[in-house]
Amino acid sequence: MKITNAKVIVTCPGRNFVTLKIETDDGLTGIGDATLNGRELAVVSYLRDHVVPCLIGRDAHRIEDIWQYLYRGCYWRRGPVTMTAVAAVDTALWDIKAKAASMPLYQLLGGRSRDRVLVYGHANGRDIEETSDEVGRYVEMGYKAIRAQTGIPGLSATYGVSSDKMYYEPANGTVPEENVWDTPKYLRHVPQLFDTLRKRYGFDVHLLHDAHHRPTPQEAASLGKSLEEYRLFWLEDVTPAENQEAFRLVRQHTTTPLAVGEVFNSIWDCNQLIQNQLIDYVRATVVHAGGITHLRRIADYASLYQVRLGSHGATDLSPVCMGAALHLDIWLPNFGIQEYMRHTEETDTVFPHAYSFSDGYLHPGDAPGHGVEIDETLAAKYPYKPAYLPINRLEDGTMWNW
Ligand code: GCO
Ligand code: MG
Repeated sequence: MKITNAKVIVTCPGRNFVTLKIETDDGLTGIGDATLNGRELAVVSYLRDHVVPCLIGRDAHRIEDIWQYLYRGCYWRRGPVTMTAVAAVDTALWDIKAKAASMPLYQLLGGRSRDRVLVYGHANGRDIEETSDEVGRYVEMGYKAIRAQTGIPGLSATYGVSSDKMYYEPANGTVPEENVWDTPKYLRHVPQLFDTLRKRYGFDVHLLHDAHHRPTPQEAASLGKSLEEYRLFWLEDVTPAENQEAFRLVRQHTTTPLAVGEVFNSIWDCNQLIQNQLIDYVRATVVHAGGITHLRRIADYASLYQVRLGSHGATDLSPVCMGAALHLDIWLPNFGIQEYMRHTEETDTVFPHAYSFSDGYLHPGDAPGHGVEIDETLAAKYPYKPAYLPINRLEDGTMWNW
């Protein structure tokens, strides 16, 4: 089965998405997500100018060989742009292979290890009271796991807090918006949020929190300690992970479970974190970590060390990534949880999909392939709009992590 054509589709139904569509001489087509928030056009060019011309005429069934060809063959390995482009090709090829077999993708991976995929939703509010009410809304919608983020007194903007509660979208503006950050204020406030939530909702609902890379390792250790009594499902990105060893300090001081990795794009970003059991969940995802082929490799490696997969699933990852991730999740023995930030109705109409939510779980559906398609006519009605993630500065103007 030869690849006859591959096209890169850019659309903005509320936010930007990049999709690669591969066509074959059998008439089968497959799609892969190629969205890299705020750097979308870099991946578009990488695919259009450097990958697509090398794909034409290749055997679409040789997924592993094409993966190696794009990874080893470009000489410049890894990096978010490369690995997002590789992921798009890989996801589209798995979609095609599963369609050729007339099977949902999870069957090709080894079949289901569970009936449904546990997901977590996002509750947020300007203050503790508002966040607490939002958690109640998610409980009513059937969620079994909820991430809680709150505004911090004295800070005008905080990661994870938005005016549109259901569809959190931090990317906007033709240049990045500038926010002010203060970690000590944050560290004092967050335990109060979880104290309120546990008093109101008890301990049966899973609660999660994202520190979004802001604390230093020492601050991260102290945050983990101060949250221990609230028994979080996980504390995410509690400190940046470029230096994997930094997590040893955090780990030595707290039993709060740690999750990290939405910015990882290869196994080399987390090999020490996994091998030294410095984390509990790896957050790498299909679109930014080299597709199904490479994410499966990371997850298999993690399974040797009792580290589980908890894939990134924010709105900037398209429904195509979500669909593919769910097939991996339902098969993967060491699956932990899947993030599920809902897409807007506009986005969902451009990407019709077989996956569905019920009672706190997602199911990938049983359509052949990964079960997500793109309506190209509708997609063409939403032209690309530049949008950037915000940045953070400390009160004295120093650049900080957003
Ligand atoms: C999450 C993430 C996102 C990221 C976003 C960046 O846990 O879902 O932290 O909200 O900020 O995906 O593009
Ligand atoms: Mg996060």
